[in-house]
Amino acid sequence: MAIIHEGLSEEFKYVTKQNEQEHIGAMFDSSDLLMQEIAFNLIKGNNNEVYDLVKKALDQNYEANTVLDDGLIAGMAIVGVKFRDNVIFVPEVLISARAMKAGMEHIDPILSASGVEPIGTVIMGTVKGDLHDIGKNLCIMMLRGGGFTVHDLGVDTKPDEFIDAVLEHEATVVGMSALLTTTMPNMGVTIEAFEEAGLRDEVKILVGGAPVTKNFADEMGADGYGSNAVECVQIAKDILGVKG
Ligand code: B12
Repeated sequence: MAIIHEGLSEEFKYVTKQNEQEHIGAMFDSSDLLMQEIAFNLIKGNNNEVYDLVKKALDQNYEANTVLDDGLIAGMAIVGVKFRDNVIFVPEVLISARAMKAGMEHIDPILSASGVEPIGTVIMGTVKGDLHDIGKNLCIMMLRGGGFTVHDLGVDTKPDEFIDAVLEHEATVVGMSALLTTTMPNMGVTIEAFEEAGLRDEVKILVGGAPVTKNFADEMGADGYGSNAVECVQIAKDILGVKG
């Protein structure tokens, strides 16, 4: 593990569990000072700095994915630990989320840019009761970049809203996101609603979000599970039989 940014190495001291030290430490293994500066400013919620630093990195020809993984997502991992351990609270997390959004303003157009014909229509939403949307939004960017048309239903999406959107847009894929163990069951509730509406065979249903596992996805009767935005695109392609 190589954290060279002084402020970030102070922040890393909040990561006290060994498995998290290894996992989050590995995120910084290949990152340089600029990426660590982005991570540090995201943790501190400095949205103007994150905005400027992400732009600077892209101007210096860093890959958008590198900035996303080594800067923004790595920083958010430490925010998550501090939040869980009551070092910071909802307002601070919201400020970090705002900083993430500021950085994503530069990354979104790059990840979403694709000149190819749409390969399928996807409905994406965070399930009922759940307000987390950063991961879902990343999946949407990557899906658009991968050539999908995506309709974003936002957060707190009720089963009926997923169904109505599928009918309205003639979508063949539904993607559901959940970040809370208490809202994960709403994925199953939504799948049941599709069954009751006689539409289950018309759509492929993908699920994801930090607490969701492949086993859970199978138990819920989902067609696919992805642990990150890149996998989200891959499973959407696999499920529709699209090569590449
Ligand atoms: C940011 C955040 C918030 C922000 C959300 C802002 C926003 N606009 O999203 C705010 C402050 C609002 C918030 C509120 C709450 N939060 Co919160 N939050 C987080 C935090 C720190 C980061 C989540 C995040 O954005 N991660 C980064 C993204 C990139 O990762 P991701 O979402 O997992 O997405 C990736 C993959 O999972 C996957 N993926 C995601 N969706 C999908 C969908 C498909 C189809 C596929 C294939 C893949 C996929 O791809 C994504 C990109 O790689 C997490 C901790 C953590 N590190 O996860 C806690 C966390 C999720 N929150 C938690 C809690 C408890 C809450 C609150 C209940 C707190 C409270 N007491 O009020 C509320 C709940 C509000 C609600 N009703 O939803 C807990 C959940 C615990 C649990 N086991 O249920 C966590 C784990 C913190 C903790 N360690 O305790 N939170």
